[in-house]
Amino acid sequence: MLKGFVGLFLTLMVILIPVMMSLAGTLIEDFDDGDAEGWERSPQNKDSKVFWGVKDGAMMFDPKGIPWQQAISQMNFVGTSKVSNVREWTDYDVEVDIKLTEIANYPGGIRGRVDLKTGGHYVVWLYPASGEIKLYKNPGWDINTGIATVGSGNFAPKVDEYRKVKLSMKGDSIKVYYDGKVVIDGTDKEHKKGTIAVGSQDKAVYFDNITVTGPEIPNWNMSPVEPTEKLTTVWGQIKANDR
Ligand SMILES: [Ca+2]
Ligand SMILES: [Ca+2]
Repeated sequence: MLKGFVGLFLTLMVILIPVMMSLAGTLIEDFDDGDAEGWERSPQNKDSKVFWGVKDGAMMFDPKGIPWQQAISQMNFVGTSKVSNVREWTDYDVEVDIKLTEIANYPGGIRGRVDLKTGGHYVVWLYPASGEIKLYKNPGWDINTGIATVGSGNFAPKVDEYRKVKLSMKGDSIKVYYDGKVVIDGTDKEHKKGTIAVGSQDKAVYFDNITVTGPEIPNWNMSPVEPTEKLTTVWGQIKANDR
């Protein structure tokens, strides 16, 4: 009898585990289609004349010489009609390629579990000048209102090349990876769900190849169109092969 139950249980697990795993989806945003559909400025300094937009196939921030108090700002992924559940994202990984333009503090970083109502969030913040990487939590949009440190680590900053930063949130386990290695292994249970964001204080910075994976994440590519240049090359090759 017991043997039968164990057998049934094992059979069920063999069937259910792949089903459960297949529920996890991946959202991709590489900005190669040149638009920022689904992205919106946070309320903080929303009207300041800093640059936020797609440049060189990436989301770029340029403070335009504006003092940091007015420059510090974020771009939130608010979703689209095809990706409408961003407020419900709970356990997920968000990986972003970040390109620094100088070894100087404060180029910002990435946010997770952003509450689009209050601005509450977790944020990975890079300190290139000292080679530090920090994980903070915050109850509002402005990083300086009630900021608390969840963990910190080190990284080797590089200029003018993309490096991978990942924020992984599973229940109260909040981890940060730099180029695939865990640099912060934190625990916190304050922020349970919400969307992703990228942000900076007052240094020019690029964000690209954003991937979000998790059970509630829809399989969707925010930039499905091949860049014109690439397409032209492909068509050229097809024509050449036809001859
Ligand atoms: Ca890109
Ligand atoms: Ca797009």
